Amino acid sequence: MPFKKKAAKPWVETEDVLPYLDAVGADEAQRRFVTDLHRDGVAILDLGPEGLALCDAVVADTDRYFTGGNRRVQDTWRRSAAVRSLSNLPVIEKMLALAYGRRPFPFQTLNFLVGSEQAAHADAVHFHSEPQRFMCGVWFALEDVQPDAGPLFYHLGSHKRPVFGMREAGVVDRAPELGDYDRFYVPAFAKELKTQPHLALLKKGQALVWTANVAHGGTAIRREGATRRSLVTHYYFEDCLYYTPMYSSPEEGRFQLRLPANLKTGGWVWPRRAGKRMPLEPRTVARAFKEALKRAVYVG
Ligand SMILES: O=C(O)CCC(=O)C(=O)O
Repeated sequence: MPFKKKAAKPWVETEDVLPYLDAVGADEAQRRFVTDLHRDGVAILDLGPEGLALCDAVVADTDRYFTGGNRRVQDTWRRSAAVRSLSNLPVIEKMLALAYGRRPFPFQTLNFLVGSEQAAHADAVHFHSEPQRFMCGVWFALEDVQPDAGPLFYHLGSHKRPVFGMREAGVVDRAPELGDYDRFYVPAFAKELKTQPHLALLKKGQALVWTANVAHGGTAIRREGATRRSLVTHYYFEDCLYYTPMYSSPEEGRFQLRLPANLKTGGWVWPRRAGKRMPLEPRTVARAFKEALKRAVYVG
């Protein structure tokens, strides 16, 4: 979708979203998707025959990586054309571009064989952007999700709350350390959530989009041996600063910038502010290259 003017804020996160949808002449399916995402912080898409076929191709490409108790494999897109194609499916790209008003690009993938059983969190604690909230996740069901297989859960409307980071979790007078996430963030964030979680009982070939600040996680697996094959792809949007919130302080203008990969091109996307490339520390660039090499040659 060509943008005459890039959105200053994600449209889906503003109260001007309805006049925006009118102005761009959105059709019924687009309206439903964007209004669901605006209201709930999540929205479900059917991926059609192409998406359904790609789910099988992803499983065929990636099942072999789940050896030795591996439950989660990062960045299989570097070795699987099917993972790249599913993450770059035109319907996803078009819907995200419409909802956010900037061009999206996938930057990371995670494959799961079984439920993640992850504690509730919002992705904004792990990756964020400036302007804020130009980030989202897409959860692809690679098989029908059974209720006892540890479905993904989410809290409807929780994205409307202010972003809750390590500072809000109580790590105020020092830089966060390894272990602080489990020790501080997980219990403090759980206390913030006042609503009942919803389960994502998706069918193979459906995808759930979550916004940067919506609370989500994985429920407990209640049947031994139950699989719950899924792919999570994280997306950023063009022309932003990309940063790691745990080691940044946006209020003070301090960012630990990232150099995210671009699954579409196989390259990277340089962080920008107001259209200008921002300087990156050499170690950030080195880390991105090292990570790419590591993921391309073996599974870690
Ligand atoms: O798939 C799940 O159970 C949760 C995944 C998740 O929370 C994440 O990737 O951020």
